[in-house]
Amino acid sequence: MKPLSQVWPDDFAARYRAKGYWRGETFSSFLRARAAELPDHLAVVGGEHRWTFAELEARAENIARGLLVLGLNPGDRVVVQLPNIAEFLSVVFGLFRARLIPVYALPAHRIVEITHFAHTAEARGYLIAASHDGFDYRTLAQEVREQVPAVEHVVVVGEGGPFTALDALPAGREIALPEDADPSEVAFLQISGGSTGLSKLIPRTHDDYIYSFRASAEICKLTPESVYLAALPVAHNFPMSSPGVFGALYAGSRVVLSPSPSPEVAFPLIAREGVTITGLVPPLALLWLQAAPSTAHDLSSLQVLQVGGAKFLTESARRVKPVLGCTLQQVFGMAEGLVNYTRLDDDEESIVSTQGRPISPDDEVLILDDEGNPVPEGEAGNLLTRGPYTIRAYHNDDGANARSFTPDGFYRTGDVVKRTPDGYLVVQGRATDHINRAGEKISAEEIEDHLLAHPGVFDAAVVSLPDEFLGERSCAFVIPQGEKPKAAALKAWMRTRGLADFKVPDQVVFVDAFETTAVGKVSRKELRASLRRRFLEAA
Ligand code: J2J
Repeated sequence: MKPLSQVWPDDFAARYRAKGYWRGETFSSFLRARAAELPDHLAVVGGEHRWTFAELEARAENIARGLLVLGLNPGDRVVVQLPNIAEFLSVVFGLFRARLIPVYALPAHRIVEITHFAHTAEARGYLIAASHDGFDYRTLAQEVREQVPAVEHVVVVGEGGPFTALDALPAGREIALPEDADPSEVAFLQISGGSTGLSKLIPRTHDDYIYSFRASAEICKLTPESVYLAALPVAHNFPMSSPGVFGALYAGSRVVLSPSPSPEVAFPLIAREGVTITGLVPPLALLWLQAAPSTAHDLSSLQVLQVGGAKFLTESARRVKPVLGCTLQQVFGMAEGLVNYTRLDDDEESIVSTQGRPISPDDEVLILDDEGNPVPEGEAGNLLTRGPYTIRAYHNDDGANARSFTPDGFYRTGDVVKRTPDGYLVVQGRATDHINRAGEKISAEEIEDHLLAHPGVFDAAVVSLPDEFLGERSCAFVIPQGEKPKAAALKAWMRTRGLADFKVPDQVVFVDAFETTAVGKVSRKELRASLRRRFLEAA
């Protein structure tokens, strides 16, 4: 099995420790500390469950024992695909307690993505909910087992069917739980937005990740009286760590898991639990702004609405305070590390017109032109970053590592940004060809590969188009061959490919040919740019 690692050069690691960013805590040690300090404080609310910190810890320990008795061994990787339910937290803390390594998949992922994660991570386990949103994950698990036999253990929250139910895990009282992890070890694998091809796996250590959500919780002023609502899918890095569920639990706050981010589901939870802070992607924020004025639910407990994952336009941002009566916080982050926040006491203009500034004084930010030279202050350029919680490498992907990191360890974010005189970043766009569809990142290349497998497709180029609601939607330009397929049929066929549904192109446009230059075929990047340009000009 490929060992997991995430290594900062010794001098950097020494500095990050000396400055108190990396404090030697682990997921298990911080949960133990909270369970000791605040045993009876409500920690997790989800569905029918209401668990105190002591209960959460006890459940995590039982799950840890059960998984080890089942046959998983410390160091094994386990793909976790759970919706926003209380068990998400007992399960992942259980995995940490057993020194098992979660690999976070989103509920929307299907066979293509899950087998990719299982292969790349060399997973031995797969943890699912029986069903969610009308989809039966046990059927998916059966397919995964057939395609990746190394995934020996499937554990199901709910009715196990052919697999082991979480509630039926052996008690394993005889099992001694392992020592706590070394805090510099990789704690889990997060997945990248996937700007080229399939998602890459992001190894995050206890030290670096705990720093990022501890500092985030401080920036968001979380206390044990705060109540954090996880409205977005909790496996995503934003609701997980910015400050997300982990930052909230770290601060001793209560976490409420909403099964859906829709106002119909989230508003009653805000009213019932006295939610003080939550995070949304821009299209959902717009939906909330639309629904709030006429809701019967009392939203007055809400103090902070975070918006991030994609650009929140200034004019929409301005409406948050007057309509919801709470402070907007813009969040510009990435699963690879760097997270920027507007601060709660910033002036209104910075809050509505920037995407914030980095968490850490030791987040190094470079803004470079395409030749790698710094752009003049205040001009737009490519954002590169390095720091105490930004990875230095993806897991097991030499090609991506060579492309995505400079020799001195800066991560090329692919984002194009400007910096204001006071160090705030304003996202201008991006250099890479992915589609940011309501915060879900889709790789153009990955979708083109699928389209090319259709017999009626000669060539395909997938681009992002501006979309009033989604921010961006995906559009596939297709050169047909033979009998031209219908757009709807092509989309329906894409749906059968076993991909997350959000990756199916929103729009298909047939064209006779792609332009070529005198020297031959233009690069895919130029091709996509010119197709997008021509389409928008014609519209
Ligand atoms: C414009 N683009 C943004 C923003 C992310 C907190 C918040 C978000 C993420 C996330 C995250 C943006 N304005 N406010 O992990 O911890 C785009 C950029 C970025 C990419 C990262 C977190 N906030 N983006 O969205 O790994 O292009 O993380 O590089 O999914 O989303 O995507 P992801």
